[in-house]
Parts: sequence; structure tokens; C-alpha cells
Amino acid sequence: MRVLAGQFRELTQADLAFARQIGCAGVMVNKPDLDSPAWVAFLNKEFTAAAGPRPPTKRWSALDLAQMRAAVEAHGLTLDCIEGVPRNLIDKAMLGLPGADEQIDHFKATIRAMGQAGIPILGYNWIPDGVWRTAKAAHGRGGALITAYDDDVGQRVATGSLPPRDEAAMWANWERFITEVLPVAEAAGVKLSLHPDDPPVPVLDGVARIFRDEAAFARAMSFADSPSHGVCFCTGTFAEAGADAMMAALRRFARDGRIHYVHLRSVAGALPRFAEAFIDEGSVDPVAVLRVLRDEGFDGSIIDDHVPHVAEDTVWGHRSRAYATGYIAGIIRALGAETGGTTP
Ligand SMILES: [Mn+2]
Repeated sequence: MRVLAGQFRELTQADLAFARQIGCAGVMVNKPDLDSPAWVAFLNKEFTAAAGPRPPTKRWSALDLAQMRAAVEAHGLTLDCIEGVPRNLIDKAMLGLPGADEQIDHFKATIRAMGQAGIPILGYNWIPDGVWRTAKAAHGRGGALITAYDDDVGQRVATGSLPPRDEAAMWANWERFITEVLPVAEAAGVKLSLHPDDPPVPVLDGVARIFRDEAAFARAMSFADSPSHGVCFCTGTFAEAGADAMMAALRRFARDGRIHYVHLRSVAGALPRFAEAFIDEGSVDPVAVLRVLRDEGFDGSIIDDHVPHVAEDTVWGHRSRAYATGYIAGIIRALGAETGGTTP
């Protein structure tokens, strides 16, 4: 098992140095918008400015991805995973809107580019309106800022911004998508890793949330039954529906070898109301989680996930992530598993 730093929307040289300094073996990048000024600067793409505005990125190029990987590896880190494309590059496919086929074609090209660049995992989810919280600045331990969700509120505050979709439609859209892209992933040597819907409620904002429990993941793993398709096992999201159910799903998919990597975070409470929590409190027992993974021979990567915002921290959360990452690495070491990040 290796501990990585993750959830980088953009990368900086300082962040990469920081990840290495706290002992991480590698990093994951999360839904990067490669048109943003930060990415243009990081990838040294200014030289294209003279040629005029670039068309908006609809697929990632192998060259951009290879340069991203080289920049990460220059710090002694690996680039293990990109956790999905920006939502506006995949939303029509999720909802079955006109333009879905074009987005799927771009997604296939992105998978091929990932393979050419040697980045092994592409995460994805099937949540067209993203992660929902009904409070984003609740107070956790010591006044740390945490997010929280109350389904009584969540069911009342529909935005009306998305077309209604029921379970059958969302399953049909997903089956069409995975049927198209999985053979491309297999040929490219890229693993597609599915993250659960957060919060895992049946419907929100008029759109069904289909990937919310063990049964749904079992159906998905059976339908797309390939080593190139697996689970981004998010302990926090699964535990939002109950910690016992989370542990049962963990044991099943770890035993089946379907877990590609893990988001390790905790929550306090469970639906209909929960709040995010520090790694050392709440309903998720990180020692029990890591023991299951060790016993089932899991040899993938672990990252922290949404961390509470502590005093004087940055937006990305350097202080809080250093705490969570060190906590996880300590447990792994105590369990006698490898971390891969401790060698100089
Ligand atoms: Mn997660």
C-alpha cells in the first residue's frame, strides 16, 4: 500500500515538493481544467499565446499529460491517477443529452492519451450535479470548518438546473457509456475507477443517484467485468449511508480485487444527516479499513479525501492533509504493510 497526496485541482512546484516532504510516494490530480491559467503556466504552454486563443479543451492530449507526468516525476513522485475529467466534458453523456456521443468520443481519445502518457488510472463518477452539501462551513472539532448534509434540506432545495432523470435512464446512460469506453481502456492499459455518488441518496435535484450502495457497485462490476474497470473505494461516501454497510462493501470488493484505490476519510452520523470529520473520529475506523485491505492483499494507493479546514490552513488544506496523511501512513506502518514513500 502506498500513500499519495491527492485532490489537486492544479499543481504547483511547491505542492509537489510538499507532497514529497510529507512522505508521499506519488500524487493524484482531480478533474484538471487544462485551460486554466494555472495549468497553462504549470505546463509551460505560454508559447502558444502568439498563435491566438486556444479552442477550449474537450479531450486531453498525450503531450500535455506526458508533460504533467514528467513534472511530477521530477520531484521523485509518481502520477498514479487523474480523478476524472471536468464535469462539463462528460455531463451530456451522464444525462443522455444531445452531444453525448461527441463527449464519449472525446473521452475515448482522453483514455488513449492517458495510456500513451503512462498514467495508469482514470477516475470517474456518474453524478451530473456533483457532490452536495447543505452546509459548507459547519463547525467540527475545535471549530474546524466542515461540510455537512441534511437530507430534509437537500430534498427541498432543488436548483431545477438539470433535466429530471430516473434510475432506469441513468443506468441506461451509464451502460451506453461504459460499453463504449471500456474496450478502449483495455486496449490502452488504463484502469477506469468509479467513485460512489455523494451523498448516496436515491435522488437529488430531480436526478437519480444510482451508484450509492454495494448492490449498485456489484451490478456495475458485473456489467463491466474487466480488470480495467474497478472501484475508487471512498470510505466516507459509503459510510454516509452507514459504517457497517461500508465495511461490508469494502470486504467484498477488496476480496474480489476490484478496488483500484481508496479515499480514506470519516464522517459523523449517517443519512439522513451526517457531517464530515477528522480521520481519527467519526464512524469510520481507519485501522479496521486498512487491516481489511492488508489482509486481502490490496497493493494500490490510498489518499485522504475532503479534510476539515483547520486554523490558518490553505484552500487545498496543507496542514489538515499533512495530519491525515501522516495518520494513515502511521497505521499502515503499524500494520506491517509497505508505504512506498519512506525511502529517500
Ligand atoms: Mn471520495
